[in-house]
Amino acid sequence: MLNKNIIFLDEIDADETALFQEKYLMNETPVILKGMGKDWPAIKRWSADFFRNTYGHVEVPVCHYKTKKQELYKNQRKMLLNVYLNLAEGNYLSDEVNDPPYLGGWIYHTEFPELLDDIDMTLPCFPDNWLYKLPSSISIPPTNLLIGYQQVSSPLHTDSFFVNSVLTMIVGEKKARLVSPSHTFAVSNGQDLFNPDIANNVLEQGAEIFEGTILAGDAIYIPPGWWHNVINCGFTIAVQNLHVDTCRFLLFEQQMRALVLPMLRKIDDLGTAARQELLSAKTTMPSLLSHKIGGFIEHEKKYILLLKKSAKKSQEHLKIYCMQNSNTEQQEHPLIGD
Ligand SMILES: O=C(O)CCC(=O)C(=O)O
Ligand SMILES: [Fe+2]
Repeated sequence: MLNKNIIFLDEIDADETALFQEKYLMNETPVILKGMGKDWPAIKRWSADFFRNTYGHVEVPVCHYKTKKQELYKNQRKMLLNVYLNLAEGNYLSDEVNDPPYLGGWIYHTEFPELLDDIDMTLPCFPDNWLYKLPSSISIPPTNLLIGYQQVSSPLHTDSFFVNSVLTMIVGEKKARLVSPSHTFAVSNGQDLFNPDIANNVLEQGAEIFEGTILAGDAIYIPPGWWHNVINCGFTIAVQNLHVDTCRFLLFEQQMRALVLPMLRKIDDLGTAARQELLSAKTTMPSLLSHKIGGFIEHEKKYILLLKKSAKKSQEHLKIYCMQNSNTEQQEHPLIGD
């Protein structure tokens, strides 16, 4: 029997901060946090009618996961919220029965910051959120809103940049199935783990599937890199909060660097090519007015210093990290200059 092999997630009281941090956050283990949002004003205020009356005229982005997979946020189709809510409440049938729209992550807080007063962004069981420290030019929205119904779901995926994700239910019920990143060999992006054949296949490959039910007022903690597939058991309103703590910031920093490095590398390669051409031509560099005005020497020195300092800090930390974690890791990836 399939269900026997599904492992039900632990459930703890969201007030048990120390227990959560020690047993789940530090071990990157998913858990249901009972009562996470029970005292949030959203629990009393938010409903289909509340959103219809207050934000019905707003165009919201919808996903079509079956045909369009994970589209960029800016490319998602826009729909009037009141039209979407009518559909979600079953008041009229979508002509897109095979792939109905899903409001699966609306970044609402910049346009409607008043909604933040209805939830608790501090999430007491999570320490300092480094996402709030990012400059606005690379800000990753720390929160988004989901309004769902039975016909739509989020297929199996991992959240970007190895963030901690907390999904808090305001209205209705969701179920989630999760697979550890150490069992990635058994799954693939976009799968439906609620399909018994697919779930059986995953289990037969030796992977574990965890399942949790998230009720109104409760939340689920999805650790970095965990695969998750979330279904709506009926009409739902939920908030997802993203979180990066001190321990996980360095991996996050790498992910952010990976976004900008390709461009920097291309410019750097061109610079190298120009330098080589000048050297091989053996011509003395003329003293250019533009270089003087542009502060070429000064900026070049600053840049070299920045790279040196940054490399030194990363190298020192990596050395300690490898010593603390495992000797094998250091042997596998010897440090530059060692
Ligand atoms: O509720 C959903 O449909 C998806 C939630 C999710 O993927 C998340 O919280 O990371
Ligand atoms: Fe997700």
